[in-house]
Amino acid sequence: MPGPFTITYFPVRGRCEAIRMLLADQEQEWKEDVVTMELWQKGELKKSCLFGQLPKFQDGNVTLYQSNAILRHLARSFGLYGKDQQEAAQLDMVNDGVEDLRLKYAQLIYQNYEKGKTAYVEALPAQLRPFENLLSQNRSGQAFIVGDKISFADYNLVELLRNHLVLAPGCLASFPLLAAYAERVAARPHLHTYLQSTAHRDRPINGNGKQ
Ligand code: 6SG
Repeated sequence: MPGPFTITYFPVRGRCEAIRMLLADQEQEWKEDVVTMELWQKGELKKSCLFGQLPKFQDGNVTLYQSNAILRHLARSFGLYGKDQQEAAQLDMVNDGVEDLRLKYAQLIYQNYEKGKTAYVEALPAQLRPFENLLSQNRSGQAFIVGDKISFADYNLVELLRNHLVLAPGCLASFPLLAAYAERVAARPHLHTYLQSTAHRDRPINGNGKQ
């Protein structure tokens, strides 16, 4: 049996919200160890972290760093890694694509928001198109990003799409499959409950107040 789970992270959604969405949807509980910037700047915790960064994740006596490794670990624990090796490989591909976009998003938010937002939003359709295309190839876009069962990549992709809907509310208007998919996944009962909770809603998306 996996768990108990502890997430150690800053008081933001950031790189942990897809992990939280996965856990909530899988009806798991977890503890939040919230790290304020004041505490982080003392440096002791940073020194103790493998790569000097958060999130840190504990599953029983297993300690992990790297948000995507945490997602994949939970995917293996809860059967969210596809039905066979081929689906697993496709999910890895999708998740790497999500990571590429997440890095661009984080760069905009943390380094170039005021100057870069217009160009970022203009370039966004080209970034989202691959996911719409992939969806269309799987059950005409009526299921999940790969296969017919939810996976870790769905949580990660939907979380990033939702952030982009805050950044640019119309960004999915020309991607009907992606828009419907994001809504369908977010409407899963346990996930919906989590997304409606103050724990989620009151947690800022990013650490600098930009969104
Ligand atoms: C920041 O980059 O939150 N970790 C971040 N920053 C602090 O000293 N590849 C790995 C992974 O996927 C990337 C980890 C990631 O897990 S996440 C980290 O540890 C450091 O490097 C984004 C995030 N940013 C908010 C933040 C924390 C410290 C500075 C910015 C919030 C804002 C200001 C204070 C607290 Fe703040």
